[in-house]
Amino acid sequence: MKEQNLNEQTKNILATRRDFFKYAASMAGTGAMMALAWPMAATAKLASNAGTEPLTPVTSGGKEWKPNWGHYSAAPKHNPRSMPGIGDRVHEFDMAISVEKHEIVPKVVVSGFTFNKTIPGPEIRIFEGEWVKVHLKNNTDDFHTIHWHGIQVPCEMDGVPLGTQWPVGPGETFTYLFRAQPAGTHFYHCHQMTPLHIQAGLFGSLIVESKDDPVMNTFGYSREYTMILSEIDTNYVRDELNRMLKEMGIMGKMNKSPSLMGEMNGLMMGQFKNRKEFVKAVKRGYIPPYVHSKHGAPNVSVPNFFLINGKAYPMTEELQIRRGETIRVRLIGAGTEPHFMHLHGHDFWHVCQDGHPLPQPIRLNTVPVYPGGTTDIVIQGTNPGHWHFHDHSDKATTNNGHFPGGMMTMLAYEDAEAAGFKFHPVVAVDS
Ligand SMILES: [Cu+2]
Repeated sequence: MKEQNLNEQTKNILATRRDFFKYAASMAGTGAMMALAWPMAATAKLASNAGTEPLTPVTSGGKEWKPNWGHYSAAPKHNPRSMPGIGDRVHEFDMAISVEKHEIVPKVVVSGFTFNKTIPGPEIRIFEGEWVKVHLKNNTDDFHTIHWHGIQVPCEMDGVPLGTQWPVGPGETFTYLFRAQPAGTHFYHCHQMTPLHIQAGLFGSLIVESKDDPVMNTFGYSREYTMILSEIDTNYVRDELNRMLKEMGIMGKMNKSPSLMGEMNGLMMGQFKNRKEFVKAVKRGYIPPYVHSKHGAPNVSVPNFFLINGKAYPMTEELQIRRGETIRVRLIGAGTEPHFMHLHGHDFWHVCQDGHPLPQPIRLNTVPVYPGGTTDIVIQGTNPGHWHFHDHSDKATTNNGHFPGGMMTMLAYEDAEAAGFKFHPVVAVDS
């Protein structure tokens, strides 16, 4: 019997945000859903009582910003190669990969790879120093691994196929065990054929909380949200998944003929012991696959949908806030393109990068989120209304080439009306 499974661990999250926005448990379920807005309130007249409601002052955590950098050492706090000791907390999770249908926006449903049938996979949230044990089961016809991005794992647990482990084959299982460190916003993703498997859906957030968190200490936020940014070429994913099914059919036939399988093995897989062996094989006539172009261009795929937690506008979830409230937003760059998240009507504080507190919070209105990077920001509820929060690289605010769409959401004040904001935003999918 497992201590707990992933769904139990994250039930608060899943119950309140099917698309994986994380609300702090204390605030779960508050606030009515508000319509997303397009166009924004640019043409709205200020209501007559605007400004009569005073802003509630933003209260902070009250402590000085004090990032603990451990005397400028980037060494892991705990020896990554140690094993759980008596009294250590070990969280066990079941993670199954399967092919499922996923709706990006109404009428756009893709077949993708999923962790536990959802895109993104469930959020894993533990405290620094605790242990994570994940039982991976592969219920697909392809190979997979899980890479724990940003975590100081022992090398065997790093999830790099043929680099640190054999990829997990169809029907196979693998157990990952590592200590959660360092604290901060991280993520996990499959590392097998990453240009396909990540955009096909195999990614999720991994939040390592700290009991002495400078962001909480200084800003005293009351709610938090996770926004995983990614993009997908739906045509590429469809074609590649179809190719996988076809190839696995051929492999299945070969399995019935062990001699043929033995002959084809190795060369067909394009795997060699070392560079010397590879070069030798080429001299003997082996033709590497890259001699012939796969797609006719260096870009393996051209994204046509841009996603926040697996959804594109107008199906993205909004960030909710109230006057005087402080929220934390964890931005995760899980895709292959950089994004430049811009918030209207506010400055915010950039507080952490790749999980680590910055030397000083930086005041911005636009923050870059890099592929493979995580960026934490803190937003203070100082200007009531419904405000756009979107990638300012405008290509990513489209759905299949149509504006508006993609990486766009709203910072929505639950008490905007009480503050005199009377415009009723609408949802638009054409402009
Ligand atoms: Cu995979």
